[in-house]
Amino acid sequence: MIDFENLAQAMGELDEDTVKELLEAVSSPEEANAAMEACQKGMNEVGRLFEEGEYFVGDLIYAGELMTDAVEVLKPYLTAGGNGAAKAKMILCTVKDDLHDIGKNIVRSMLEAGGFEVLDLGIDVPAQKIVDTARAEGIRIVALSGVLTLALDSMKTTVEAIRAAGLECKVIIGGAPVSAEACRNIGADEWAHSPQKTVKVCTAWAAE
Ligand code: B12
Repeated sequence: MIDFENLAQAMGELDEDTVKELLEAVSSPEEANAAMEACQKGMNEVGRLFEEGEYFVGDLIYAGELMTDAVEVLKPYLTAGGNGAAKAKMILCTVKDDLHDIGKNIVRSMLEAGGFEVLDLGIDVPAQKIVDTARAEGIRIVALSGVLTLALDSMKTTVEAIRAAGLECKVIIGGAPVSAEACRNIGADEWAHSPQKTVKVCTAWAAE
């Protein structure tokens, strides 16, 4: 039995050896989900220590690398069982002024496993680039990721630009600062924290 508390703690302490050792024991989707939760709990601890001035930007960078490696190990289990049938082409990106992409990359893997062709526009993506790509590619589904509180403003600008351009796109927003209230303010069609919900919502949209 994997000690997930220990994993969360090792993540928070940026103890690479222990994190790797514990992740090597993962052997099922259930364990991978629990391990992912533990890793995120560890990232929250990293964030807390950063806010308290105990960790610095260098630690955030290292935490990001550690988390990216963890996702690589867990990905095959997290994305198992996808039906792989092509559903639709969609856009995914991290919005303007936000450089965080680990959560977005997890969402991308899950969407691809769910059969979507994902046009990943990357990080710090301006609204106009999303509008231009959606128009050029005939996109009907856009997923926006953001981890900074500031990202909510960029999401709003992006949704406004999509609507102003007259594009018939459904927009789902996700990431730590997103909530039902933020979704209403931003004017998005849906919001989610979990990648699983994103796949469900986008699958329903693709079938419309
Ligand atoms: C690693 C990290 C970094 C790395 C990121 C590396 C990378 N490649 O992404 C680096 C070093 C670049 C970084 C930089 C900064 N960071 Co930083 N960072 C973090 C940290 C520790 C972990 C983030 C992470 O990867 N979490 C794990 C992933 C898996 O979780 P997630 O992103 O939330 O994604 C999940 C869900 O939200 C969801 N999801 C995500 N996207 C989407 C999209 C859709 C459509 C859906 C449905 C779901 C969804 O699914 C994912 C899986 O469950 C967080 C702390 C924390 N608590 O998260 C701080 C944190 C986000 N950072 C913070 C800050 C302040 C900064 C800096 C300003 C620091 C500085 N002074 O320079 C810069 C900002 C740079 C910028 N302009 O973006 C603050 C943000 C505060 C705020 N509320 O705005 C945090 C919360 C730390 C803190 N507590 O102070 N950071």
